[in-house]
Amino acid sequence: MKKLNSILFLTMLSLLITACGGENNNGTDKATGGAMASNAAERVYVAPGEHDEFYAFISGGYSGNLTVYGLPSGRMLKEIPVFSQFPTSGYGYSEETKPMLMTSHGFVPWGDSHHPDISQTNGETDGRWVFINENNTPRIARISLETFETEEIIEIPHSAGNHSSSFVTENTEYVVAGTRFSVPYPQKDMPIEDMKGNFKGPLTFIAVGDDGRMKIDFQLDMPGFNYDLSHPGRGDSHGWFFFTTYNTEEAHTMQEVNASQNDKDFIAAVNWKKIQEYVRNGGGEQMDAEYAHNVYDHSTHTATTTMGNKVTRVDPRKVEGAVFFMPTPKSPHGCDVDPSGEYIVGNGKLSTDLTVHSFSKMLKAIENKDFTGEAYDIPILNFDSTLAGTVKEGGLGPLHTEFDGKGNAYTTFFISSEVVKWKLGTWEVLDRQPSYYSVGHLMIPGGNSRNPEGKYLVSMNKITKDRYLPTGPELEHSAQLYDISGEKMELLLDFPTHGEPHYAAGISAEKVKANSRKIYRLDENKHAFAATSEDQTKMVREGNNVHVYMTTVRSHFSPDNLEGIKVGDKVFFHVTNLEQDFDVPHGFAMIGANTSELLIMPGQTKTVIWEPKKEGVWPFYCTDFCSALHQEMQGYVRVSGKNSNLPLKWTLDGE
Ligand code: K7E
Ligand code: CUA
Repeated sequence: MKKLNSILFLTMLSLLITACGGENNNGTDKATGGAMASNAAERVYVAPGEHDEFYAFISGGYSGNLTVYGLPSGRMLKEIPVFSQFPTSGYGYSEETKPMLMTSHGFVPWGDSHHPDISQTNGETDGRWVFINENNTPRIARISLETFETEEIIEIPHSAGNHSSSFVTENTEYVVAGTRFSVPYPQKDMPIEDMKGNFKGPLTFIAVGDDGRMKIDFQLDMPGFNYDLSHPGRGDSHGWFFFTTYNTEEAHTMQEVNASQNDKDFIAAVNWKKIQEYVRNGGGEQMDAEYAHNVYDHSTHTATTTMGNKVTRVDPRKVEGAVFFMPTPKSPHGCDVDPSGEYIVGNGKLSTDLTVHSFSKMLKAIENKDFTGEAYDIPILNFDSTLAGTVKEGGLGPLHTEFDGKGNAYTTFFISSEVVKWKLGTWEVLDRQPSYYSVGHLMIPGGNSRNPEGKYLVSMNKITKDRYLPTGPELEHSAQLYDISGEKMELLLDFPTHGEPHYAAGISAEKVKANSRKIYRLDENKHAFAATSEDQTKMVREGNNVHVYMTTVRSHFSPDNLEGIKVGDKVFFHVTNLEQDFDVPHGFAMIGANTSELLIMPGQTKTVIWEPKKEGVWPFYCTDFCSALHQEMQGYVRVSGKNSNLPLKWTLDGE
C-alpha cells in the first residue's frame, strides 16, 4: 500500500512536470490558438477614467498583505498592508501602527496571508469588511472597506498554521480559525514521536460584533488531524461549518508518504449553533491562553495591543450531536459549500474524482445513527449515506471549487492545470479550460455566499513561466480572467499578481464604492501629539527625548528649521497632515532614520523615531510628490554635540 501510494505520487509529479514543461514551450500558441475569445480585449477594456465593475481582494500569500484589483481590467488598485511592515506607507514602522504587529511571540513584522473573505448579511456579501487569515503566526485581520485600512488583528492561541480560515458565516456571526498543524494542546515539551493520540487540532470560533470587533468565543478540542480548509453552511445548513482534514494517520514525519496512507480522510461537520448554545449556558472550561488583540483607533490613528489570557475550551463529545466525520477520499484540500447549502464538495488532491456530500442526507444519516465507526469517540458517518454524487475524471489534483449561482460549479485541477466546469446534481463535466499554469484557488465574486455574481472567474496560478517578459528567476504569480456568463468559459485576460495569491474575494463595486471615505476631518483628530494648526507646533524636551509637534501642508513643513537637538537624543517626529481631502498625503523622511518614511494621510498624525548619531545639519523632506512645489518641501535639523547647551528652537520663515 505504501509503495503504491509512492508510485501514484511519483506519477502525478511527473505528470505535473510534463504538463508545465510541455505547455511552457508552446503556451503562447495555445493561448492564441482558440482558448482566447476573439473580442477579449474589448471585454476587459475599461476606458480611461472609467471604473471597473468588481473589486477583487487577492491574498498576497507570503507578502503578508492583501492586494486590491479591479475586474475585468485586472488593474492593481492598491496593496493593503496587513501582517507585514510596509515601507510604502510606514505601516508597522510608525509608532502608531507597530502595535498592529504585536503577538504573544513579540513583534512579528511578517505574515503569510491566505484566504480573504468578505462580511455577509443574510448570506450575501455586504461590503463592510474583509477578513484574512495569517497562517504562520496564527492571526485573523479585519480590514475596513470604508477606509481600506487594517482595523484589527487577533491572534489565535493554541493554533499552529492557521489555514482553515478566515471564512465567515452568513450573517458574519463567526469567522473561523482551524489549526492546520496538530500540536500539543496546550503546548508543552514532549517527544515528537509520541504525537499520535496526544496532539490535538483546536478549531477556534471568533464572534464578530456589529461594529466588527472580534472576540474569541470558544475553541473546539478536536482530534490531532490537520484541518486544511473550511466553509460555512448556508440556507438550510446555516449553523454548520465544514472542515477538511488530512493526515488522519497522525504521521509525524515524511508526511508526503505517511500522511497518504488512508484511503479516506474526513470532512468534519460542526454544528456551531449547538456549541454556541452550550457555551452560552455555561458549558466548556476556561483554559489559560496568551494572545494579542490589536485594534486600530481611527480618531487617534493609533493601534493598541491588549493581551488575552483565557479561552473557553469545549470538548465536542460533551455536546450531543455537535460533531461528525464524513469520510472523504484522498487527503482533501478544498471544502466548498454550494449557494443552496445542500452540497459540500471535498477535493481529494490525490484523486481524479470529486466527492460531493449532501447536507440533507447527512442529517438523515445522523438521525438514523448510520455510523461506520468512531474516531476518538466522534461518530464517522457511513460514506454511502452522505454521498450526493461523484464528479468522475474531472482532471488531476483537484484543489478548490466555486459556484456561479446558476447550478454550476468550477473546480481547479493543479496537476492537469485546468479549470473544469461541472453541473451540480448531475455531476457531469460541461467544459474545461487550461490554466497557465498549475492553478491553485479560483474566485467568482460572491462565490462563498448564497448569491454569487457569476459573470467572471479568476484563476490564481502558481507558475508563471513564459506568460510575461522574463524577469529573472523570481516571477510574480499569474491570474487569469474567464468570462463564465455563457455555456463555455472564455479566457479573456492574464494579469500578474503580487506575492502568492491563495484565495481571493470579489464583490461588485457598487456595494463598496459609495461608502468609501473622502473627507478626513482635522477636528476629529484625537491623537495625543497632534498639532492641528501651525501655531500649535513646538518642540518639547523630556530628558533625552525630544518631541516635535510638526505639521505638513502643501508645500511646507512647520517648523522647517529645528535646533537644539543633541547626539544621543531620541527625536519623536509627530507629523500632522493638515489636508482633509482624500488622496493628499504628505511624506516625511529623515536622513539616517532606521525605520522607513512616513506617509501621513489627510487629517492624521503619524510618528517616527530618529536617533541622530552624528553632529551636523541634516535634511528631511516630503516623499510624496504632492504639489508643484513638492521639491521645495524640505527642512533642516541641526544636531549638536552631546554636551551642547543650545536651547531648543523651531522656526518657519524665521518665526
Ligand atoms: Cu493555497 Cu487555500 Cu492556502 Cu489551496 S491554499 S492553493
Ligand atoms: Cu508634501 Cu511633497
